[in-house]
Amino acid sequence: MPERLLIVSNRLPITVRLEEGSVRLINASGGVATGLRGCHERSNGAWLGWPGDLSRLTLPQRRDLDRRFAEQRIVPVELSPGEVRRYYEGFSNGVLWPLLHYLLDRIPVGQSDWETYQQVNAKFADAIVRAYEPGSLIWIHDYQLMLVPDLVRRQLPEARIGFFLHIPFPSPDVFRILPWREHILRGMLGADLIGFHTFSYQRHFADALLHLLGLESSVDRARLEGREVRLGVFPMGVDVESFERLGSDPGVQIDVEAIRREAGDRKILLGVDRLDYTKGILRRLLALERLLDMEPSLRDRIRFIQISVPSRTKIDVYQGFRREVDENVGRINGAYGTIGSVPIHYLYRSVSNRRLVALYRAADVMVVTPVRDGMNLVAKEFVASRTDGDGVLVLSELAGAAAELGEALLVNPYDVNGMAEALRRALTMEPIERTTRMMNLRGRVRAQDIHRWAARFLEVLGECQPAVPARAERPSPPARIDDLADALRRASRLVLVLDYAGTMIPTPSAPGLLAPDHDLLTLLDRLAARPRTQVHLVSSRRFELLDRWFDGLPISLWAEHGLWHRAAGQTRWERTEDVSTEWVARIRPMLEQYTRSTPGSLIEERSASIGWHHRMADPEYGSMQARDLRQALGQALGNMPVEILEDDKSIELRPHGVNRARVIERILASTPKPVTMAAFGNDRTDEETFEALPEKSFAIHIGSGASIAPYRLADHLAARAFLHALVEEGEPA
Ligand code: GDG
Repeated sequence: MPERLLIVSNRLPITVRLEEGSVRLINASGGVATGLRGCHERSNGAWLGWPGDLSRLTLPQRRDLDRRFAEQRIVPVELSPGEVRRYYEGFSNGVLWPLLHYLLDRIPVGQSDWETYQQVNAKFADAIVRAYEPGSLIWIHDYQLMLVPDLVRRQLPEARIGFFLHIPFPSPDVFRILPWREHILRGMLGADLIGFHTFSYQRHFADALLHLLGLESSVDRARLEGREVRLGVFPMGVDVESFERLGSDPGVQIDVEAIRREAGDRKILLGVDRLDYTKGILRRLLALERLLDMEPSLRDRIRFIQISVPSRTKIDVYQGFRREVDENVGRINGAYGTIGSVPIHYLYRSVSNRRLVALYRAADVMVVTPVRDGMNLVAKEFVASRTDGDGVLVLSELAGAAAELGEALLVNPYDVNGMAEALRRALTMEPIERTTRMMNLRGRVRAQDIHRWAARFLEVLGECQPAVPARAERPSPPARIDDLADALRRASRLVLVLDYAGTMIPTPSAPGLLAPDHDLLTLLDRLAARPRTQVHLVSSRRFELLDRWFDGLPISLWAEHGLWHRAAGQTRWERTEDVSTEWVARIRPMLEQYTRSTPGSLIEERSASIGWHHRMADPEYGSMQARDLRQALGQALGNMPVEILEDDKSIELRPHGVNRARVIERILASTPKPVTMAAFGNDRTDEETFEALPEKSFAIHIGSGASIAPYRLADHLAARAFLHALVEEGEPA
């Protein structure tokens, strides 16, 4: 157990009650609260979350409450009624909840409480930062707080942060519908460890990173900004011991018998859910109706007990759903009830833990049929309670629990007939089959209990390296950049070698895109006008393009990695090398074939080289095709004088003899000594430049990623700001 654990969840694990004028703290009984309470008590940390509405407390009551919070190391994050309405009911439960459960038509049209969601997430992040001490582990929970990991990371770069998502992460085709999808993904990526209930959610998340952020990840980790983010599967369990204890409790047993007696010789089917449209209650009722319809012999032979716990009652969609369920219960009971009994016993309220376990024990068939569910703990609690080894579990294959509980009768919750059939099968299953299935289920549920779940997550989080980007991949500290600026200012003759795409402008999404903006043109013009300064712009692009873009600027241009050169003040381009290009015609058909079969890819042809780009293709398919093409090219080129340059979005073929080292040689050959060179670049071809620089030069890498350059700036904006300062501050006195 770590020294200090900060647990962060939307709701605190307690409810504040006012009883006869005094304040009481009541422990919440939900799975997460139970699972983490032990960790909280053992660690010397804090639990941060929303305490509910405290506005009715008097000042003395409030003081009393604060004292108890402090005793229990609870940090309340208070929310105004407006914040609760917009952040919790509006965005979290109105938008994210249905979206992540694939229920898009439940998302209200035209409503967005995104702003408040951001604000409240920032409020939580600030509370965490205040409670943090070096070495604390931070564990943030669930969809209400998806932005918090990144918001904390910005303030505490070295903190170890875990995030666990309790609900499904959908396929990226669904997740992409969210207008703020990138923000949410980046928010989660602030964590060092992101946990999911199942492998399928983890894979969907990794796919979303690739398709929506262009970020590649291996099975269980992603890298960004020089930091590693681990992804992991941690199927949550239940507090097996306490369910087993209650299951065998003689007092509970008396309740079980009473429930059975009440039902007479009818078989008992049971459903226990929050009244939520994801839980599949409606189709479950229809399946029961279908069963009664197709099996008249079962009428008045079965009792279906449905406990529906009131939930999110202020949200319109939930109110409408409640009415729909009520109507269906009424209709089915009206059609199949008798004077003495109705098939559905419907309770719209919660029951005590003891009563819940008594129901689990009394049931012949437990019916858990959500249309989507992150895990579903009810299914596991039912199994944990059945120390008698009996009872049948009918479980939706769309609940996360189905990935572990294969011995249940798995059903498709959208297939009403199929469910009716499964119910019939469950009701008539031979005892030997029932107990065999239950024995296996119990083995699994006991092996993965809630305490193991929490311990395992914290163990992996504890193993994560503190999230500091590798020193080499962080921008150089300001003092070092100041020294660089000083050195350049003092140079008696300064040669600036500037790469274009990715260094002076953002990396473009397609070749040929991103012409220089006004700011860049002005900057280059002013740099060129600086005394004893030469400016060389080097690019992989065609010279015609550079000629058009930089027409009239007194800077020296190098196109196609230096194959073409236009000296400063000249209009004529000259070819610097005599290279063969006959191989291009042989290779072109192969590239054309890959372009046809890879939508979004394209060929960029230059005077003596040719490239294939897949930045705009489907990222997975594009990379796969690129791997194939790379192999095919290797074979086709044999020992032709051609070099293959590859980055994650393109393959470029360049004739031998053309490279950026030659550009440096040529500049040096034509420049009087002494000279100070400073080269700025962001990708692999710029490393050629850096390697060729003479002694006492300066190499500056732009962005993250590996480089031999001793200086680093964060991005093209930082590079421009540095150069702007160079012209503005002139030379030292
Ligand atoms: C989310 C995810 C994921 C219900 N009625 C009563 C009662 N309960 C308790 C159950 C169980 C809990 O509430 C419900 O847990 P679920 O897992 O079924 O569902 P969600 O509330 O939607 O939880 C879910 C979970 O987070 C954990 O990660 O499994 O997929 O949606 O513990 O026992 N408890 C009592 N009386 C009731 O009437 N005492």
